[in-house]
Amino acid sequence: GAPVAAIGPQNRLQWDSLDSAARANALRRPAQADGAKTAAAVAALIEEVRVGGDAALRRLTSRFDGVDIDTHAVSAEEFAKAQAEIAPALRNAIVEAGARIEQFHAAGMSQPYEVDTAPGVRCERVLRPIQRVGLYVPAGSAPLPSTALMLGIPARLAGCHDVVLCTPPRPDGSVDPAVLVAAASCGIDRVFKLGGVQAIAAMALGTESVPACDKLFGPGNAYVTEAKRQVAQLERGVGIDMPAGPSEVLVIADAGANPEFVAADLLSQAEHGPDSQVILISDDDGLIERVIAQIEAQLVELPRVETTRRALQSARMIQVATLEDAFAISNAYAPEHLILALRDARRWLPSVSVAGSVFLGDWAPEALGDYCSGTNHVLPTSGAARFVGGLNVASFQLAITVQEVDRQGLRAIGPCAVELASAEGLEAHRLAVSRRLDAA
Ligand code: HSO
Ligand code: ZN
Repeated sequence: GAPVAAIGPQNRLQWDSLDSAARANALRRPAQADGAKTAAAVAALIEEVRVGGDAALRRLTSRFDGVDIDTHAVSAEEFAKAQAEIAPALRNAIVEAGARIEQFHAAGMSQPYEVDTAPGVRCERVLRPIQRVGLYVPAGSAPLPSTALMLGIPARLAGCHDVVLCTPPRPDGSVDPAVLVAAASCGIDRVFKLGGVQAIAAMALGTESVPACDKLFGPGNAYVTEAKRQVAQLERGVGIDMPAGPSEVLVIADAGANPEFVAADLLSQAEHGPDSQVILISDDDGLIERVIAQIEAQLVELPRVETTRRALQSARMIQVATLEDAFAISNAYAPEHLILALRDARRWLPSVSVAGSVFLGDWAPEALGDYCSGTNHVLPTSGAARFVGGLNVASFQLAITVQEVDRQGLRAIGPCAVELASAEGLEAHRLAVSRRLDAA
């Protein structure tokens, strides 16, 4: 029979006809199934790595990746083999993308600064690299060399000396050569064949072979995400980059948008996984129908048609009265990626108050930001764009403040501290200042 349409009536919403409960529901992300079960399973695996170290890593890799590995560390020979193996065109693309990512991230680096807040009182901020960082490059549905660049380049710009990268082994015990070439292009030579919870646990706790890190970075599936959340809560917890959930795109399109392009962007998000979030908002009903027709036509040509179709089951095609309404919805949803397929898209940028990364106009597909425009693709999902931005060099740095005070400075601001210390009833604080005032 005829193939079932991927987009049905349940995916089409008319915003003005929804009550507030239906509107809230339309913007809800799917709750992660079996959250408590996942948490318990992850906790047990972390404990197994804590107790068993490298032996546990070998056991878990055998169980979850189906391969027996003696040493998880990638050798110099394996790096060399990857360099020889990779197609020149792919190597060139990695280098080309890396150069633009570096150019953009370098331009946005935090700078040290100093201010004299009173005569004899100098306050400064100095920047230091986080000492040991752990990068996770997933390979679940596909190896992601681009993620190695998105993590490795800001780490290098931050000046991190000790960079560890974990990525899952393939069934034959090797690692995707493109991931190794991308890692090497960022100056990373400590790569471990480790995936999933065991990778996160190893980098957080340390084992005989994997060093314990101060902060962990990178996307991953629900187990990896839960593992990062748990290791951050441990007694000597590690830092984590940001909360991560299924990837999301929200497209705001007007009547003049190209339905072929809009459909292609929605499908590129949907192919990431069955839980990918895909939303289209338009003030033009005809555009929505043209995009849906394009989705149906393009979908059947895709190799990942089943994954993509499942993601589209929860796609939302929302018709609004005005583009102002579209931006209000988008700002409330806080999308990871926001594409503005609008005439004169730049004019609408001030209407964006919450988003991870924005793509302006018909010629800026999300896929360019995923790979090579220069921006980072590790971005806040699950509404975290309300309070955190995408990965950047500062994510890999410590901002340390410094104050230098001389006798004159102590005289200038000491009485202020004395007053506040008295008000707080903290006598030792007051005396630490007033003893000096007496001597100054
Ligand atoms: N869209 C993903 C990143 C990615 N896409 C990597 C392709 N490769 C999350 O921003
Ligand atoms: Zn992508």
